[in-house]
Amino acid sequence: MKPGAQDFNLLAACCVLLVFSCAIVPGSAARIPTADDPTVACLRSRGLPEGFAPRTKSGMTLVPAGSVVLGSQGGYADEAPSGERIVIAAFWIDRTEVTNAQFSEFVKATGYVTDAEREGASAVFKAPKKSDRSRRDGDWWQWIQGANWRMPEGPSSAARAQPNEPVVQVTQHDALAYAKWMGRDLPSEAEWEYAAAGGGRQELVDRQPRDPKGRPVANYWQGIFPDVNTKEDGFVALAPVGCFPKNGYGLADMIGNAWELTRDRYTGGHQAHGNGDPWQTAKSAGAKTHDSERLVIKGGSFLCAENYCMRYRVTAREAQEADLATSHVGFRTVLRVGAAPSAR
Ligand SMILES: [Ca+2]
Repeated sequence: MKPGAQDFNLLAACCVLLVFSCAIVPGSAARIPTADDPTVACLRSRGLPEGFAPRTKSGMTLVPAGSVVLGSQGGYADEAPSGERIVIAAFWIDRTEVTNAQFSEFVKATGYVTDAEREGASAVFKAPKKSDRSRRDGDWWQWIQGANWRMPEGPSSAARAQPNEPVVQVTQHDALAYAKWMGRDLPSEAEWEYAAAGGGRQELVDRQPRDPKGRPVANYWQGIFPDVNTKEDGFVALAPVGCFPKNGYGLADMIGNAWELTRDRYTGGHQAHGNGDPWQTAKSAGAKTHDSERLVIKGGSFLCAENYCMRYRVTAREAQEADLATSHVGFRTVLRVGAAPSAR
């Protein structure tokens, strides 16, 4: 089931002024990057954290132990909190989404071939034409031959995976293979949500992630999805990692840019695919896979817009087939304290 404009209107009417926990840092200065501004550090980054190597903590930061009650009373149905307080042990987590540069090092070292490369195709967001009156929700997903992590929008697109952008077109299997090579794991939903809260702040459901001066503090969709992207935050699609203000734990892009895979199964099932359903596209195109279990993904992506999918929030969640690669889902890794050997 996909939430459309009617769902949004109903949700908005019901939820105004309800409060969310959130990773927005009040008062933080949002720099609006532009692709041709050489003074913006994230744009100049090579995409590899200092000392990058397997079985190190390169690029990670320590999140202290604590506890969290997942979810929110005011969001989509699948966000309703269970009321259970979950104890979280301290763990290390990537400060950014895993980049193409990092994933490339993994591929060079292991010869790994991703699921999308084996499949020969993957799901790609393509903005539909406004003039197409026959279009339906979700028609903006196309099953593109040759699309994979190296060419996330397909071989005919001018867009190529940039070293400092988050790797996308990866499945959970791919992400776990990378994590294992690094001596790490994927976060649970609880770990992800706890880390994303960054120590705990508040956000209203009807507000976009903006700072007190009104500037976007994440890479999401400003304008009217899927027709008008005003690019107010500087990016139509993926941004290099680390371009927006970090949360209280020093973590970048927990909200927006790319959705992030977790290791948890999705059992809520009420509000699937807030930006349309790439699985339906893959299925109708005859894709060989994608009957797999569904996972929880977190954080929203550059496709989340106020008029369609307000999942640019810490408590928001989404379902993703474990073996379906798409152009808006990536991941970051964790290292649980005492769970794995590390050289540093
Ligand atoms: Ca954007």
